[in-house]
Amino acid sequence: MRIDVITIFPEYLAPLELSLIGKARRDGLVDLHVHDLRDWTHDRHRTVDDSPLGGGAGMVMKPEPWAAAFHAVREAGRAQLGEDASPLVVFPNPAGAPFVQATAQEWSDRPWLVFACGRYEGIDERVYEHLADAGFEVALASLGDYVLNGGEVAVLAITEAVVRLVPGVVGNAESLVEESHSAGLLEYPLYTRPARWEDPAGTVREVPPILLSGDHGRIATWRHEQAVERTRQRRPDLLDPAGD
Ligand code: 6GU
Repeated sequence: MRIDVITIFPEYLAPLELSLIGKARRDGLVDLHVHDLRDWTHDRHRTVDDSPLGGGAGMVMKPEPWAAAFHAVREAGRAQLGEDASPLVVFPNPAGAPFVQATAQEWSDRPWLVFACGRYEGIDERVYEHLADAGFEVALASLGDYVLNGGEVAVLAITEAVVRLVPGVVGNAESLVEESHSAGLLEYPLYTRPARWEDPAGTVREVPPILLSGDHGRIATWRHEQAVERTRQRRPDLLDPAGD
């Protein structure tokens, strides 16, 4: 999978060198390219923003550097992946569609993602119009109902959620099946040794005996019941998405 990130803060993406994603990159499963949007400016101050037309607070990202960046990145990617290749362009944006596990699952099958990190109040609307006209596939994705200063932290989260689903990245593929959200439920409670533990307050805490029974059928049923109960208590919206 190829991933491009366009940002005015390339250093913000440094954590993608680490841990699971860093290993996936070294293993050749993910090819990540971080680009500085200012490389597509032409003035002395490498200007990427200007005041909003019509007035108002803050600054708006200018359209020219963005358009130049998208076309240059598409050319570079096509030189690598083939002239028919086409990226999904993702704008992290609090006004986007909720990014959920199913989104991560879909995007993990894609050969090529381009993340566009907006800052300030947002990007000139004509950039979105141009991308659609120029044949780019575009998605707006939100992490939740709160506001971040820019898309960079969202790209870190989205990239981690997507890349760990790319085949071969997580060593034990089974662990992806049972985890929270993979079946629309929160994960069941987990225990390890010792089966009988005296906590620091002197209370003896035992592991649910069924987990020591060796009866894998009954253990699976118990875990499913626990997952449903936990979801009902903590996230009833997951059990009743229509809210009725
Ligand atoms: Cl994806 N971007 C920004 N800037 N803020 C957010 C967000 C994304 N998701 C929630 N808040």
